[in-house]
Amino acid sequence: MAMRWKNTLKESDVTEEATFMNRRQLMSGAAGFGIVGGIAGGLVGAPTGAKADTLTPNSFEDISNYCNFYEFGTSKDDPAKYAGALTTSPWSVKIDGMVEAPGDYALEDILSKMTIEERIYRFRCVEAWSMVVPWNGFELADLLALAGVQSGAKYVAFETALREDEMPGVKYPVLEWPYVEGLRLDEAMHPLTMMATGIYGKDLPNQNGAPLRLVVPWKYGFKSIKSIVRITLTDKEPATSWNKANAREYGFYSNVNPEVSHPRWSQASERQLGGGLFASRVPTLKFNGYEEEVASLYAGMDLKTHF
Ligand SMILES: Nc1nc2c(c(=O)[nH]1)N[C@H]1C(S)=C(S)[C@@H](COP(=O)(O)O)O[C@H]1N2
Ligand SMILES: [Mo]
Repeated sequence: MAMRWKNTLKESDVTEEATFMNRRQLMSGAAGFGIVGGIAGGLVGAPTGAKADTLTPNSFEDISNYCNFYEFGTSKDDPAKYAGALTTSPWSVKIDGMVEAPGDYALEDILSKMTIEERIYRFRCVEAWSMVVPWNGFELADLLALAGVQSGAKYVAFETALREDEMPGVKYPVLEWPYVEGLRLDEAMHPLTMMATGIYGKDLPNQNGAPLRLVVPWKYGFKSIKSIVRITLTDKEPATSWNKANAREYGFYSNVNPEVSHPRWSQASERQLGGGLFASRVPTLKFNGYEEEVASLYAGMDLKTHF
């Protein structure tokens, strides 16, 4: 298990490391026992005595060969074929809007300040297939803290790189480019929300959104925007690509919900990747199995209206 960790904590600062461990213990306490998946999945190797991981990750091959990244084409194998052309180094992320320290942040500077950990999360596409991914990355909250969120900010907007010379799919107007996404600030600050930099302890394959992509495990996969170049703090709900393309089918929230059907198909069950085309479907879980951790974010909201 130790080999699955890619620890980029540069200065072995004892205090920082202790804080990190405390936080993980805190999180295991918050998650409780017996939850399938959730934060417990990220505790592999942690010295907390927490319940061992109960999720079995999909293979590296599955995860990196069956992708949605429309900038490289709309077939599941297009990203694996064409995303190699994406230049991912150097990379910088513009952080702007309602922040204390707006600017262009070089990825290596960001990474030098972040603790990379492994989180094994369920991943559920709106198309009703799913997989389990051992992500490496850090909490989005830690990146936002680096930029300093101003008190009036309510939402976070994200933007993917747009490179006409490197992305064969952007010739086609399947979506309005660049791909954009957004979260409410409290969703963005939630400890489950991460910025992924790798899978299986290796750098993120380009087709999975290198060098930096969002992962929001309780929402449909399209919220997890890839190859991010800009993060904007705002007080208005940001536009999102799939909502712009078809507001009736894709809402801003897009929380995984077996009780709310897509207009063209049921969301009550899903096909697990790796099980083969004819494998039986399994029931979809509310908030993708993270209900205990995130349901309070939506207290009092009608999830059928705010889908
Ligand atoms: N920029 C960008 N981000 C994107 C997409 C995309 O087409 N472009 N597809 C989304 C969808 S629909 C899904 S299901 C996930 C797929 O992530 P994966 O290919 O790493 O499994 O990425 C999401 N992020
Ligand atoms: Mo998706």
